[in-house]
Amino acid sequence: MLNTCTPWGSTSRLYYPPMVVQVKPRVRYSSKTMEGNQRKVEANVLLLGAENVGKSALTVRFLTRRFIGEYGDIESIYSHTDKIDGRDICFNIWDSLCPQNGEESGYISDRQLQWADGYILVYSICDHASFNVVRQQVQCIRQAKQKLASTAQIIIVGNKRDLQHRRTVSSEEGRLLALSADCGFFEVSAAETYHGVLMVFHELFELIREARALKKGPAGFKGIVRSMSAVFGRKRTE
Ligand SMILES: Nc1nc2c(ncn2[C@@H]2O[C@H](COP(=O)(O)OP(=O)(O)OP(=O)(O)O)[C@@H](O)[C@H]2O)c(=O)[nH]1
Ligand SMILES: [Mg+2]
Repeated sequence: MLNTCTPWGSTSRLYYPPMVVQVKPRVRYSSKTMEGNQRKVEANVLLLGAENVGKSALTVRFLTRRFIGEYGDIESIYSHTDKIDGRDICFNIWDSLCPQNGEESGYISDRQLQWADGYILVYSICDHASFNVVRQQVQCIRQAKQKLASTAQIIIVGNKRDLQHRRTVSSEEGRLLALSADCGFFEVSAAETYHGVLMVFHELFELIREARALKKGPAGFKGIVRSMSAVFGRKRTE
């Protein structure tokens, strides 16, 4: 049966538990106020994860709406323009290859870390080792970004949701990891649906957009605190 998903995780005639669980960022702003009149916005998205989890399948689904089954082991960066809220968004998508050396499977290069605005960390729900790779990669990204005093926007994706009978990673495990690391979380099937994959990319773009607004926006976080102080006055400490 085909699944359709919504941000709230409910579907009609769904055989298995809700398809999408999202961990929302802590602060959200109206998209209209965030990038002024800027017409075209770019976002560099890096797909990471262990071998065979479906990184290329997710990428190709997003680019072409199709699932073609076999993708080979090619590493590529694709450019794809999509409309979100009536605005052209240019996604640069780096479909990475996992290092062949097992011990280095969670490795992320400095070049990748510098390039990416946001990360899609993919595991297969049928492969617990691939979930552990994602766990390592979340830590690696968070540590690297902490050193640079910057933030990273991450969505964790449990793929191959159509293979329920082979599941070894529960939805709960995925959700808990995302909650503990402040990431978004989706379970999807690149093989079965386009819509779930689309939501992953769009949600990541929202996170990137919000992070940019917090960093660069005229109000910014400090500005908001200042404005609140102006409205409510400073707290007296005597
Ligand atoms: N059943 C099922 N199979 C999938 C799904 N997504 C990908 N696959 C299959 O899993 C295999 C690996 O998919 P890829 O997209 O090549 O995985 P990858 O992560 O890009 O692999 P590497 O590039 O080699 O690291 C292929 O045979 C796909 O057809 C899915 O959602 N469901
Ligand atoms: Mg691939």
